[in-house]
Amino acid sequence: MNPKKIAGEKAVHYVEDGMTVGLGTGSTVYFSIIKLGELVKEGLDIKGVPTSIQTEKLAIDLGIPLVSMSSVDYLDLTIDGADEANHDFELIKGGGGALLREKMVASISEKFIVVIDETKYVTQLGKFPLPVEIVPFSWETTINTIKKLGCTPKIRMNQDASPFVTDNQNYIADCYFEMIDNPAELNQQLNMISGVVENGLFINMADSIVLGKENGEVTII
Ligand code: ABF
Repeated sequence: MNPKKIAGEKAVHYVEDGMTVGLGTGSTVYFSIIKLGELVKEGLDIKGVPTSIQTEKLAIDLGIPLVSMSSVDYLDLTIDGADEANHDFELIKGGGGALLREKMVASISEKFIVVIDETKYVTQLGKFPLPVEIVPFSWETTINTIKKLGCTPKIRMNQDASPFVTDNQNYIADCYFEMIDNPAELNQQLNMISGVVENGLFINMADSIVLGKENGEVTII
């Protein structure tokens, strides 16, 4: 059994008729969205708010009705993936480059469900490089300031060696901390830096973690 598939599909049990649902980005929440597409075809009445152009295209292909985030005051539920989750439900997200819209959507959601495979559930964040969205203008200056927080930041590049550009026309700095001792403090420090738009630390946002295991089991934490 695919642990991402069992986690993604299990999370759909939280979705009820009439809900407005934030649709995350990535290869695990992909399975949640596929399942939702099937249920919509069977009559489930939901409105989706996508967290990326990639997810928007997938939802449209599946026939999931979409609304813009600006047209709602809040969302009933958001389902999204993560790159790392610790035992305090603090997350590193943004491996897919969608962290800004993901954090905005999660921040107005009544309930935020994280879907991961067991390899992502860690005791301490930081082994995965922390994605930080920064403006392209004088990115070198921003990178040099981020470095002072004790990491090695690298601008994410495409295969053709051009800089990766987010849906919001910004760059991503992948910041190699190795170990993050105080995620909440680092979240604040990063967002105080001029040139930083948002970072991939999600603190006090996740309500539940749906964890898929290689042995076919799924656990809700
Ligand atoms: C997305 O899911 C991103 O924030 C995160 O990087 C990505 C990783 O998850 P997956 O392994 O499911 O692609 O939400």
